[in-house]
Amino acid sequence: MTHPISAEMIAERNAAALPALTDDYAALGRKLERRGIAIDAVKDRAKAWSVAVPSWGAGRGGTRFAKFPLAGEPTNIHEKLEDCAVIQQLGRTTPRVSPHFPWDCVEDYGALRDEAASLGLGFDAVNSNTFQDQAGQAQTYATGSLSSTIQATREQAVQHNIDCIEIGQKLGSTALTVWVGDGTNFPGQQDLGRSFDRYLDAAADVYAALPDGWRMLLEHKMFEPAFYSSVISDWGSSLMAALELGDKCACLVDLGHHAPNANIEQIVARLHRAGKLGGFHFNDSKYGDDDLDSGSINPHQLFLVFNELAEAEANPRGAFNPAYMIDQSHNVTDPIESMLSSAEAIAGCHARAALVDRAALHKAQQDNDVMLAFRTLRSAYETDVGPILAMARMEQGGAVDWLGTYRASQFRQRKAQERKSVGLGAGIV
Ligand code: PSV
Ligand code: MN
Repeated sequence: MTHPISAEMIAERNAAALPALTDDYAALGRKLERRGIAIDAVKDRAKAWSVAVPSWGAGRGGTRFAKFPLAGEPTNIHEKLEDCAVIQQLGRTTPRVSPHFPWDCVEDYGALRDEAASLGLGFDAVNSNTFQDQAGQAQTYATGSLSSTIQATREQAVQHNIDCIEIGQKLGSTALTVWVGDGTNFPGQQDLGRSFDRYLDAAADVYAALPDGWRMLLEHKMFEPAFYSSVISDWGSSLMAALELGDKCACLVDLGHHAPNANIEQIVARLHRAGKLGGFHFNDSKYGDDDLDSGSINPHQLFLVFNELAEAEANPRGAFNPAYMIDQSHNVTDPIESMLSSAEAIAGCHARAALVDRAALHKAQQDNDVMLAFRTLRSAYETDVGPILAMARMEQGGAVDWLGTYRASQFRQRKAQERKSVGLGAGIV
């Protein structure tokens, strides 16, 4: 296996950090023991945890106004895989990459799968793109894709999703994530009911092409690029569609795709109740679909989402296997650093949710002891699980201090010498 960062350097830096880490881990272990929790069990749970990284997140994102490229950022899927391998090597929680097509198109997908494997990576859900026109495409998606009024456009969008499934099969993926930008910018522009009907008809054609063992994940979003209405605007529309399409279809929750202050953890609980919680796109937001780094703005909300997931895991109501992915746009940071930081924030919430004394919480809820219920959650949220995550990383060959180790490796500076420049671009001009 090829490792982009020197394993010796990681080991040396870990050895220097080990005495302090051992001390912190032991102190936390004693504290947890008083609460009846075995720290090694929490560490093992952390080791078993993983979240996929988005291929598109490896490059510097842009806004409507500009993109500020980073020297040495990846310019194609091969370079993106290399960067994702760095994230996995140092952080050890992101062994899979979620690709997006046609952005990540190559000639030989079998070779791409081998290339990823040689870097210690596999592929997660494939994402289709009918929210953007491609050069040479027969029909435009300017007025919709799966919900278009034009049959040829719907057929083209269906075919693209089927192509994505076929690519995914070659990559070893088992899920297709469908997000459409379909919707309207003006009241009256489209019939709100009929456009949903057209979406469902077309989505059923995609669904019919799902191989055995595959899932179709529907991602809702209330606005952008359509600012008056979206066809799959919210979890209600997503749930209606998933129920109608069938057992292989479930809903994907992108944390940034809701109205401000929406109670996302309750949406998670409802979708689980319906047996339709298919997966997540983790990110954070302040104002809208900001695609900021997970846990950077509202870490408490992330924890509450994981608290619901821990409840769901304990009461699976059938299969419970959500696809966990990150979906972020890194405009001002090195994407490798952002994704390592986000993966740690997500893994931290996953670990802290396991510290919740569920029996005590359920009893307090049953007794309507509001403060005790709240404090039971709060004490788990306030526990610093950093030593557990760092120990889990180290034992798997990752870096205790991922940021210092990454910077010491000079990876980005080396890539700035090797890789072609992406140049300016994007933005509204
Ligand atoms: C849409 O905003 C979205 O969240 C979907 O997941 C897209 O596929 C992704 O962003 C990438 O642009
Ligand atoms: Mn998303």
